[in-house]
Amino acid sequence: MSNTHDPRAKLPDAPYSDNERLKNQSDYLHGTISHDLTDGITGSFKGDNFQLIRFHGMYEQDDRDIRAERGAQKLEPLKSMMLRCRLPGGIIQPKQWLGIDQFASDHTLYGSIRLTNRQTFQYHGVLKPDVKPMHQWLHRLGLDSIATASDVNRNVLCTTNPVESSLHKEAYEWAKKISMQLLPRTSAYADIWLDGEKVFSSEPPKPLNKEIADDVEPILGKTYLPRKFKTAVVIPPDNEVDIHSNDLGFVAIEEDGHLVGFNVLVGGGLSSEHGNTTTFPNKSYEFGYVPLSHTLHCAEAVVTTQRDWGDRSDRKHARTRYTLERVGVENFKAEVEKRMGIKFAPIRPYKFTTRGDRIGWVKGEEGNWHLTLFIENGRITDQLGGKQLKTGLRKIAEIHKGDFRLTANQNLIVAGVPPRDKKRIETIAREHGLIDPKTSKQRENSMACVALPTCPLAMAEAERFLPGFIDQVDALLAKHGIPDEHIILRVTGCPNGCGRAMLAEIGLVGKAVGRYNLFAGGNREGTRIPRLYKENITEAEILAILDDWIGAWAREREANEGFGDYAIRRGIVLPVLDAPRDFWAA
Ligand code: SRM
Ligand code: SF4
Repeated sequence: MSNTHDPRAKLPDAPYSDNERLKNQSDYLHGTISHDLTDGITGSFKGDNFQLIRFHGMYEQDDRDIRAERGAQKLEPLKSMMLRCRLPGGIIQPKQWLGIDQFASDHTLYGSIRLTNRQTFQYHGVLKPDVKPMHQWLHRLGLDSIATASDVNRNVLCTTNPVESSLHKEAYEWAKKISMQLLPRTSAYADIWLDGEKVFSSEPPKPLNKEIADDVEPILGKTYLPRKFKTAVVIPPDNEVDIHSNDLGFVAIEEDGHLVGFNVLVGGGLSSEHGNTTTFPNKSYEFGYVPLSHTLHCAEAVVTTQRDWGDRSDRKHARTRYTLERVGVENFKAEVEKRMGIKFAPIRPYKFTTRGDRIGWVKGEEGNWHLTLFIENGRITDQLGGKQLKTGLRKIAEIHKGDFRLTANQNLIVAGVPPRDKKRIETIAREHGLIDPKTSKQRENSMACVALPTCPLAMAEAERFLPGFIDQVDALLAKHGIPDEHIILRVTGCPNGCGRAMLAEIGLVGKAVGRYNLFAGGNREGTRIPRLYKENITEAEILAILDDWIGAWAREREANEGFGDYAIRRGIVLPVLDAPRDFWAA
């Protein structure tokens, strides 16, 4: 089979990757998943189904902590599924939360709920017999997990910003619309998991542009996208969603407090492969401004251009940024303009000044209060450090009349609390460790991906490593007289970059158990990629370097100068100005 999508596609005669074959043969994502569900001999999904379930929002995993022990006993690894819900903009109702909580308690191996940095939640440890009931359970809650993984447009992010309620409401509605417009249209999810019952009460939106792939999947096509595709809506000045980690970014532009259109950014992404200099994290490129009337046309045009021009032979170079690198940013942009039917207007002025969540209470436009709870690494459980986070949230959900908002920093906002309920909710949060006055600014501004024990790709610990590591960084900040300062610090268990270390001021990227590559020089606003400082070093070696860096920063920084900017100014690392060219340069 050759890659004949478009003459611009790289290596026209190169064979498709095997993922293209399996998508092509999957009967629009049905595969033989339904049949597999009846096979009780193994906890796994077989053959192509192992990959196909990802389009339905699930990954097959096993607990790596007990893999060797089970192997020694000649047992199959304990296979279970991770499910990732679709939740554009991260808003969820307390009633839904109660259902999510109950399923986690009754039917998952770990009992926890994991908030992700793309504003949704994951269950870990769902055994095969519970998988279909889980989808039906979520459906009854008005939730689904369509297209939260694999070669499709994933969960669409939106800055939470509950304070500016009306602008947020408008931007959030667009995040939902973009998500719906780009969803797969196949009936596979309904057929397999819901016995044919419709997922949505209304018909899916019609395609808007003419580059239709086929009748079943007009926008995505029978072989879907060449690779995963990520979209976010951001409301400046808050870059909480890390817009540059997305293939497609919509920067909200307002006039008189109302949304009028978006600046469109294309080609962000953060993964690379250790030592493979043809892979690189990248900031997105500014394409231009579109009015609201053409926002969905634009989203569709970017997605279908990537559908037709993306590299389907080599998955390491299949994301949008590599297509842009190969065909040229201007050529890609011109094709998008052709497909959406208008030209981009010049970028409207915008500026990012913040990124972290405002932990604690803030008052919104409408007189209601919003409480942002810091959830360390997004892990909601009753098992950590004597805190009853899961129980506390359940109790809040039982009485809360507003909504919950999941943030792109793995935190949770109890939003829309009327003044009369404020005290009661705060008391529950305090009693269950959801508000902890001992939490440092550094901890609040640190993030890790999941990594071990569930992630099959992890090379080093991340979520389980970070809390203890922060204790030590806190001690260094105190030692140098700046205990209330913070550095945006992120740990990611491998170079896939899920913890977004490639947009951090200091980033650790797992290399091997107990060893990390140390990066520095990103900025607080999330608009600069950091650079490799030292490879393959231990926690003790990292802390020794941080001791020097923090000491020097405390002594020599300029007013309000974040560590990343200081590191660039003092030449600790050179800035990454143009990632394709200089990310790997020494
Ligand atoms: Fe990720 C794969 C977890 C955000 C880049 N990511 C994985 C898998 C599914 C491992 C796998 O393929 O088997 C991880 C599951 C671990 C587990 O046990 O739960 C995983 N990624 C996560 C989450 C849960 C990290 C977190 O702690 O919050 C995030 C889920 C987001 C969501 O709700 O959809 C998550 N992943 C990200 C991000 C950050 C972002 O999107 O803002 C990135 C970097 C941005 C980007 O995409 O460039 C990211 N994940 C990847 C990659 C590299 C993709 C690439 O272009 O090469 C992989 C591996 C792959 O796709 O081959 C990956
Ligand atoms: Fe797993 Fe690597 Fe992603 Fe961490 S960065 S969750 S280790 S794939």
